[in-house]
Amino acid sequence: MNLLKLKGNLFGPFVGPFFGLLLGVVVLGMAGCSKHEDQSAAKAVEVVSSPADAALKVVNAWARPTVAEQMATGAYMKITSNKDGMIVGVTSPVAEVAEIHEMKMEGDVMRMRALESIPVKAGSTIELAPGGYHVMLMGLNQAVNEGKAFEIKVQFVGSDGGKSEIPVSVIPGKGPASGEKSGTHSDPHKH
Ligand SMILES: [Cu+2]
Repeated sequence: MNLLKLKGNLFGPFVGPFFGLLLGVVVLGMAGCSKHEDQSAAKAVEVVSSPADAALKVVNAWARPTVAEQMATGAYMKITSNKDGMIVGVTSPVAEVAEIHEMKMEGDVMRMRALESIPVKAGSTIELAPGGYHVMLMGLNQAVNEGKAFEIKVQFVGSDGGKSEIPVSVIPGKGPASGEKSGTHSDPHKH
């Protein structure tokens, strides 16, 4: 009993802070886990369309479905960058030519032009949406049908010079329900 008490006194000052530290690590670790759970819960709302470890996180990637003989369409997505750099291009197996376009009012006229690149900052989000930035898919070699996913690769160059190509799963349809003005076009499937 005396010995135990002695041990307690001896180790007390050391064990105490050490245990505290250990506990701190465990709690931090748990906080990390619950953060992950929060992120996967968010997936229910935002469809994550790119690999988790990619330089760019892409959510809610969609495209306008095409009608017969239509040779071009637009694709849209929300891109969050993990690094400083530039989005320098896009490719897709469904299109001969894929470009990053910007839609802008010039006077009274809405014009669209191809962009060489879009600069991005670490942590910033860029929205490709109708009326603004978009991926222009031209020379389509297949129909873009509602619900039939296809791939777009987004090419990224970091400010450190590192290049990467991020595969994005694009789902043709009306786009994310929130903020998207649907009904501006008649349903292309009824004709
Ligand atoms: Cu365009």
